[in-house]
Amino acid sequence: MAPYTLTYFPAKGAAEIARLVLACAGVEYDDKRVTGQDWASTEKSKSPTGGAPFLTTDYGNFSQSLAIARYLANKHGLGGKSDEERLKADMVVETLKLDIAQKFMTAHFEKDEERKKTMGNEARDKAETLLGLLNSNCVSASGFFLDSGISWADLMLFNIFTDLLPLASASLGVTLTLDNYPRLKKVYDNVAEEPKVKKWIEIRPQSQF
Ligand SMILES: N[C@@H](CCC(=O)N[C@@H](CS)C(=O)NCC(=O)O)C(=O)O
Repeated sequence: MAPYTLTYFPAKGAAEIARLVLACAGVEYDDKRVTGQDWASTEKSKSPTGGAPFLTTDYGNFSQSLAIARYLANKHGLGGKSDEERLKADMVVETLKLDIAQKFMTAHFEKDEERKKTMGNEARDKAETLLGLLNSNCVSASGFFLDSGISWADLMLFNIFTDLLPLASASLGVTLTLDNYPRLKKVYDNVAEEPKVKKWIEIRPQSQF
């Protein structure tokens, strides 16, 4: 039996970072994709905080996408090799996910068109500043964020620029690329060339989100 079950919708969404970690680490798991109906009738009540994704382990069910991805990364060699590397990985992940991607997603879901445009522009400006800082201050000579090599922070950069931002950017009419951030672009390309990640991108179920 696979050691983990990851329960989410038939989508990349908030679960894809955990799937990328598991793929990159070469860990078997049950990638359980449930309908909205199954979620409401049986699955939601299994999530400790009522949200998807949740991870089932021998110790029970655990929710919150970042906590799940961090746990899996630390457990399977993608969290950093020291406390300081783990701190750096968390710092980069929070910047990418909470300060950049989340702002785009909030703007993407805004109903008021005028407000949505303003929020999209603000998200882009903030993202450009933060990407500049990550590019200058946070990439190691290893070609990844950490000196020790690939970690879940690199996978988060890849996830955001492959899966999350293209969707939000299209709906907001703003473009955000890594073209002006050569060190980040190198990290992205190095992740894309990682054989196990490459394989996952080829075989993963197709979905718009
Ligand atoms: N902060 C949580 C958010 C969880 C969340 O709101 N997930 C959405 C899907 S992306 C969900 O569960 N929607 C269905 C529901 O709330 O019942 C995380 O990152 O896991």
